Amino acid sequence: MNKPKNLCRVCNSIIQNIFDFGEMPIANNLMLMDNETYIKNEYKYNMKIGVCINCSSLQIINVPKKELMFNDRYAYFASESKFMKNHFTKLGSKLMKLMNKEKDYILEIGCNDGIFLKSFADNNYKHVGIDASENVVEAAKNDKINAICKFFDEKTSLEILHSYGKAKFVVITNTMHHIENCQSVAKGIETLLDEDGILVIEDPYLLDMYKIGSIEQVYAEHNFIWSLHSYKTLFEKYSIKLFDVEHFDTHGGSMRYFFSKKNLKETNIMQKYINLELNNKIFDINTFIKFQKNCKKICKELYNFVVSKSKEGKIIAGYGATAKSATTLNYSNIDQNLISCIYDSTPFKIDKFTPGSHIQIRDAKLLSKDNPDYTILFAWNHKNEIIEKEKKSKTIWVEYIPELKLTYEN
Ligand code: DWN
Ligand code: ZN
Repeated sequence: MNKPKNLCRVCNSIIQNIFDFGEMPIANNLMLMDNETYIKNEYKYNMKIGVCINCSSLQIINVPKKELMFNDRYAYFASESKFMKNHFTKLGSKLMKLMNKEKDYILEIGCNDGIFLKSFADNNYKHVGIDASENVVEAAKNDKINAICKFFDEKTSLEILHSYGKAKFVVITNTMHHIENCQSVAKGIETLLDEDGILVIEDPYLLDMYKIGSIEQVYAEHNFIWSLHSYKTLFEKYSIKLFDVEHFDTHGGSMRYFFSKKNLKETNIMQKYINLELNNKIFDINTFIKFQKNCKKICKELYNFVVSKSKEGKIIAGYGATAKSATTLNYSNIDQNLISCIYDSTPFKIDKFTPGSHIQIRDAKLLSKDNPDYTILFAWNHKNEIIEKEKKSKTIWVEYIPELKLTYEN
């Protein structure tokens, strides 16, 4: 029998060069240790990733069922970072200026706890937020945001169209890469986006991930890492055209994409990034292979550091029980035997245990009391905010992306 080929979910070409991570848990599936059966039956899947050299998208081959990742126990509350709150409030201010308060409304797909829509609610702009995780939707509703709990797809788009009409703006930040059926979402946006409307997407950028070796950007729920070329391939099928981009350092390097149904002139900055992608050979399989080798080196370096310090009897903790770190910890076999705990400020995460590696999460307030010898900055993308907040701590910070580095600032 012929082995079925792995086909790209964007352009249907064959996915190349599979990188097999072995059995992995769901990155945000935090554990309660008092429930032994739950731990024993912890859900694992075989995480394999590959790249499509036709459209350049990097993707997980077999994605776990979406209900296992997005549900009433979703652990990530985006508003936990003041910096990110500010980042999205700035985007909101720009878009509000372009809206007619009487007529227009904005739709956000993946609104989480309302981090972006909050300013629209506060200023009485018409808005709708949709998110598949009940607990974060509850948090958004408590903040007076008009949020609904559903997966967004072609079918939901018709329901929204029926209730609200066409949207002036559709915004999707740090969510599009969560969605396995990207075709259904693109079709839904085609249905809902006004002829004069703008689609704004923002998520971690492929070139940055290649550059810094942040393999951690891939896990179940980040099942795609997008680029200008792969987004163009997807949305052009639905007559939605990319015309501008904006690059940010957030989350290790993110791209904000602007699309329209109109034939708007492509900006110079968009041309610059199109060329940058070509010059950095995103369609060359060797780029992916080089990245793969670099990631293995980063994981090995971190593992060796943790093992050697642990043999010296040092206390090693982590900071930021991030979804990302689930990939590094599980792939590198770093678990509760090597890491004492991970500090985090998210109330939902405190006292739970990390997936697969079963490391206890402790209230971030305790770091400056505990003062572990070393603290690995798993939330490396929030470095400035965290180091500033934790100035009192005597710990030695450990960074591992793009390479192992100790920070003796405290
Ligand atoms: O797309 C996604 C991104 C945006 O966020 C999701 N799939 C899930 C999530 O990924 P992550 O968990 O890797 O994201 P962060 O933003 O790197 O997580 C930071 C963690 O650190 C949070 O648990 C909150 C915590 N934190 C803290 O304890 N003190 C963060 C800050 C800024 C702090 O000061
Ligand atoms: Zn493809």
